[in-house]
Amino acid sequence: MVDFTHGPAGRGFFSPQRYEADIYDCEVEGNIPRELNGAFYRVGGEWFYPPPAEDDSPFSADGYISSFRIHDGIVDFKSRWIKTPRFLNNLAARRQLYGVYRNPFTADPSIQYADKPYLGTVMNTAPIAHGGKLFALKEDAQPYEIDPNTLDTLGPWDFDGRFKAQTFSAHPKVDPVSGDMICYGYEATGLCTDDLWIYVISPAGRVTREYRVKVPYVSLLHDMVLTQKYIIFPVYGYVTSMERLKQGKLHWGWDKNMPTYWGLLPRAGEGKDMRWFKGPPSCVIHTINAFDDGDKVYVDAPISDGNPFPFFPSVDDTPWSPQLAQHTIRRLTFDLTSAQDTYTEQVFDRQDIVDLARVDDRFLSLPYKYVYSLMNDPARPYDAARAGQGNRVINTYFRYDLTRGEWRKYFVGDVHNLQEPSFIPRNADAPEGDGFLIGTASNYADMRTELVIVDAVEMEELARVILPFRMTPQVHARWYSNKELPLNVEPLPPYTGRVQKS
Ligand code: V55
Ligand code: FE
Repeated sequence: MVDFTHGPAGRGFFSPQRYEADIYDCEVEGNIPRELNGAFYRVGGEWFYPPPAEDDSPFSADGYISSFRIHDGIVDFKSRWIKTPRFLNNLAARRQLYGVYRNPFTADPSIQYADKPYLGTVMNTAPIAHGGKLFALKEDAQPYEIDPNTLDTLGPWDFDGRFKAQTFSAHPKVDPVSGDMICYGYEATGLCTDDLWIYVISPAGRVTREYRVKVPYVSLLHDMVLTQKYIIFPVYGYVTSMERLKQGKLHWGWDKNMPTYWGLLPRAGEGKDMRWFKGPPSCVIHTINAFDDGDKVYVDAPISDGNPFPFFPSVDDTPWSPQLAQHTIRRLTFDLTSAQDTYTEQVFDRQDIVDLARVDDRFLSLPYKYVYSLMNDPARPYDAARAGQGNRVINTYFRYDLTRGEWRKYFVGDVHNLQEPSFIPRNADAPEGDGFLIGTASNYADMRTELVIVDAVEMEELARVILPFRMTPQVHARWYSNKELPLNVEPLPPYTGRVQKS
């Protein structure tokens, strides 16, 4: 039975969208920059069937991908389900067969996947393109290849059998100097395993290196960070165990007493050269960037002191704290000459920001100046009469200059909630930060989703694309140009019916 009125699916603006859509020549306000020729891909979760339990995590919703294909000032929109075994088996059974968040022991008895947990995956976290292919990612399985034009699911991809980990995280990094993609899987050999396997994939899409390491404890290792010399991983308070899963709980619980570890793996070394540094409890879901300078390594990230996700409860029944869930931009410094296993932490600015940030990716792993992220600027208006009370309101993109402490802000509107943008350089040779931000916003009053394109230097709006319907907010999104993916420009699929001649 399909009943979404209970559980994490949401109502109103957030009611599940159970369609697949195509819109050719979307409505546009303003002027789309003519430099833009590419596609903005968004990946997120949509419930096709209701979750198996009311306290399930929203991170278990079925994978859904959408694209805004932009060229010559024209925008075409498309969206499709990502057809994993879970999606297809549920559809065949016409109900939810799978267990709560990453817990196969809570599935319908007709589905057994505890020894192959990736069979229960939902591809709902992030898009990434590499070697001319587009992938959807979820950290509990290998990537799923997606046709960049039709958004059809082409299936799982193991890089010609040379990517051996069962899992692949949502946040690989592409080194702008070598063009290599550095990626990894944790719980790489099965449920609750402490294996972290790391791979280097060449610009042509071939696996060229593998490192195998053990983590100090199994935790949600959602993102990593890269310098020219190191691959760097945070380990922090989300914990799991087979015992916990057999009790029917969601994969992660928050243990406020677990220390934070940072592992620095020399890219020129091997797995055994990984060095772990230790600090007080904290949470680092996403990173911003990192770079090295002599014997020092600097890591920037939005960091909180506690659990940001209320749906992954504490293991000791400590109530969820909104204060401890707040993120500030922090810089960690690692001194590689030190005999100690500690690091120092500096907060850049006390302003609370959203735990999502982008940089100009041409500066990933290198010294850089600009962080782009989102926040709710309380100085700006919110029209609660039109947009509703109690909604999450993120009304501002900002550019933060790390070297000068300067903020520049773009306000989207008084009934809107922004999602993570992508930074697009104006051209390959443009200086850092010269380009555009592109991203979607929920318009709560008009019950529709809008795409905004913003000048990333002036932080002023250039164009807005209006969809005639609302979409559930994405998890992550990325822009790829027609040089990075083989993109078509045909408006409609070929017509194969009879043609009226006279
Ligand atoms: C995150 C998102 C996930 C997940 C684990 O944002 C962590 C963090 C959308 O799924 O499974
Ligand atoms: Fe993420």
